[in-house]
Amino acid sequence: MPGRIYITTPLYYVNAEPHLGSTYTNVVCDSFARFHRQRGEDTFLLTGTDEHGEKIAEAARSAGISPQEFVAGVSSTFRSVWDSVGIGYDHFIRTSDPHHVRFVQDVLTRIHASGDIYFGAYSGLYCVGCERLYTERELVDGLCPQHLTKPVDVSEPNYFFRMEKYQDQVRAHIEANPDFIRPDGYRSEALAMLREPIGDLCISRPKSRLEWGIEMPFDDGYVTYVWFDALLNYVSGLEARGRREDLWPVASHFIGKDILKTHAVFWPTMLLAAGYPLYRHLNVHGFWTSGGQKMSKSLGNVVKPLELRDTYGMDAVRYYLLREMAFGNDADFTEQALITRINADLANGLGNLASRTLAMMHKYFAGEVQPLDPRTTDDDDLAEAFARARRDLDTHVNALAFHRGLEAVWRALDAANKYIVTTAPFTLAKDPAQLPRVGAILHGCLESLRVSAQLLAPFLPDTAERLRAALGLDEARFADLGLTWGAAFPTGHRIGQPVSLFPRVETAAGAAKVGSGGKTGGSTAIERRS
Ligand code: ME8
Repeated sequence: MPGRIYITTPLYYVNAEPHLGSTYTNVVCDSFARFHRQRGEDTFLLTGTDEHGEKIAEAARSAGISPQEFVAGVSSTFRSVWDSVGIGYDHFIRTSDPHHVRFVQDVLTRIHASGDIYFGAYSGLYCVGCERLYTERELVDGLCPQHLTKPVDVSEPNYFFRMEKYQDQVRAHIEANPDFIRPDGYRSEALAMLREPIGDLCISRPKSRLEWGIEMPFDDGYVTYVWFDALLNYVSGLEARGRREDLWPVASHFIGKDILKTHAVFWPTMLLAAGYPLYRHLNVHGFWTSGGQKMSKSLGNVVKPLELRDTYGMDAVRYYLLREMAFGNDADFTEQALITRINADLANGLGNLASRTLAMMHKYFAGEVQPLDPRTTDDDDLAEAFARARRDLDTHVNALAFHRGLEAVWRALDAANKYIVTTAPFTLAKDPAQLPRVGAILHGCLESLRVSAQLLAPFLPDTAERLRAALGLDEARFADLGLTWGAAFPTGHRIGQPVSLFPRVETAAGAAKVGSGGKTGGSTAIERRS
């Protein structure tokens, strides 16, 4: 029976536009979704925007427009950026959607009726950037560790959710299910949080102070705390599409480490109180930094995805993001490292194999595929290199080690480039008697390109599509991951024209290209050589 998977990104705050951090999460989710879809699984990807709360109300105020108008504008920017960079989501949810608002109010009504919501006194240190309270112990030198700002002292009567009642159950579930939160370091962090008293969760804000939110269904003097509202999107988004029953049990959330506590502690307790099963996986990644500091909208040191796409092409950006960051750890963004990856891996590794193979096919055989025989052990080794790449890719991607998965494909690509050097078809071709062997070698190279394109399709979709067209394969055949080596190209099959997949990027030494919040943006010093 084909499997099923429901993949979610965080719902991004609409206080500013998408940047490299949110782009990374969405590229990972999009690649993971394409990977599962390609393997025949029923796959659903949800993304969207988080639109309520103090942080958004403040952003709207400083923009001088109503919150409604403000969130509509930024949410549509998010949507259009994801569309322009090729994020293939199945549903885009806004927490201001009427369906979501009703869903949140229904859940609140149920939890209230069951006795898990009570009215009490609230006080503590609140970070508006994070939209949550901090304990003294979590602060660093009295400041929020994410935003480096001083939290505000809040004290007011509010509604509370009996979160602590579910603490032991959540901890037991995490202990019994080692892959519930991954990688492992974040599981340990979550367990450490759950070994301390977690207290109950304040889930309302008085309208006298904040009007921008979902009204509490049992008290019109209050709105719902933004996290209690936003987390429920993961279920309401499915319900809006009639897919809650079949997809909720296979939910796989992707988040950055900044929102571990809300997803590992708040969210499971809410699900238990609301009577829903727990999600299947919480997948947590690290931060992209710039000069060692977290890249963030609030700190203003961000890189914009559209600028990167326009300069380098989206597949190059996707490759860099997936290859450079070990999922779970932090990574520092530098444009020089991106350029190095483009030149070394994409232009030399993959691009070179494609242009050499296709050019020789046209030069020696007018683009017509020759039989795969006569073969030697070099050919068997090449086929085995790609079979191994396929196995390793699957293992690593299932373990979220995207960088290792890509590395495995590049090991096979290196083997293919070495195969060309070792077998030297350009030398053999000088002797007409050797042309059948030259044809067999180039057939092996075409198979290398075909398998690479299939394996890379989830990660570099545009490149895979260009390779498919250049190889002259129809979509149905290209979609078949079960094709054996030698089965894709019948003798006489005509390939398309040579392509230049990734032109090398030449830069003037040390010049900064794509701006980082406008601070280091200099003149563009990039030249492309095809
Ligand atoms: O937290 N490196 O929204 P948000 C890597 N609305 N990833 C980063 C990053 C960085 N420097 N900066 C941001 C919220 N991200 C809530 C979520 S979910 C129900 C509500 C990514 O706009 C990463 O995925 O602050 C992080 O968790 C998320 O953006 C935070 O987005």
